Amino acid sequence: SNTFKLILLRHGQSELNHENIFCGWIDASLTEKGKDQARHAADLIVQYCTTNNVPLPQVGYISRLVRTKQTMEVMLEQMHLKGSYRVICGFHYEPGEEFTAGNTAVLETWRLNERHYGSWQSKRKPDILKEYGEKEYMYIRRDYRGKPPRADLSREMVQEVNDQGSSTGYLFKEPNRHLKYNIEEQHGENLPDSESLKDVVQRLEPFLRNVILGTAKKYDLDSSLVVAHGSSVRCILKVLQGISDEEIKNVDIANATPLVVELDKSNFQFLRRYYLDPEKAKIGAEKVHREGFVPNP
Ligand code: DG2
Repeated sequence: SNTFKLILLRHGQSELNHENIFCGWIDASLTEKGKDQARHAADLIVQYCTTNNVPLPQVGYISRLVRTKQTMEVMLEQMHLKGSYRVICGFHYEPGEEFTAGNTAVLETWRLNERHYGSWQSKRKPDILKEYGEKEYMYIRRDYRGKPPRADLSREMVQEVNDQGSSTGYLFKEPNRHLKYNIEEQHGENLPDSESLKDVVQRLEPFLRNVILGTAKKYDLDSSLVVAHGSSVRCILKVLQGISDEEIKNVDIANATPLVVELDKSNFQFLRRYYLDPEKAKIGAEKVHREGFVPNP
């Protein structure tokens, strides 16, 4: 085929999505509903690939947050694919043995993380709306330059897990960023404590161009799968589709609704984009937009 299909997906519902809490860089596991959503998304992708004669993605990308990893794991299982996971830093990726048929190489990068939601993280959306008022709430939440106050890194919400790795609740304490982002820190990556969408574009665009599109070009891939977040998916769309700073405000991404961006393989220019289930994606996006204004999802 002469087009490359980038399949984009926001993770399935997380425990903090369910509670209507700003999540950002807090780790939150998927709910059972979130896992079902991921399985359904995988079915849609398989159906799409089969009907259009597109091979299933050989390369996948996730953030460093557990909700994208869980979504990817559930999806690969549903697609009968094996996954091998590797954290990468910088913009260089040299595939090793994981790059073989029947196996999906999954690259984990902090550059696909959700926007760091600063001091809003761990707070309920309706409470922040009340505190800041509608105008400021929507400015910080959706304007390209809107940025929440910086997080207090000495007292953050941290997910507790049992031996099986299942979530047992959320506590406030001094999070050990150094443990989780050890690899990044060794590579001298500069990690944020609050971000606007513009900041996310700055950290994500070089990864998108050099690694995601670079790998597709180098290995003549027909498809890749990105499982990311509301903000990181919006940024990828903005960059590839050339959506303006003004227009990006109106773009909302629902959980687990696969979106295909088709690029011309000769120059990697944008051709078209479409949801695999447009009706559901539309209703979901409207719901996301109103979060904070209405009772829990
Ligand atoms: C949500 C986005 O991100 O929230 O950080 O709470 O995709 O990781 O669930 P995600 C969060 P909104 O910007 O849509 O309010």
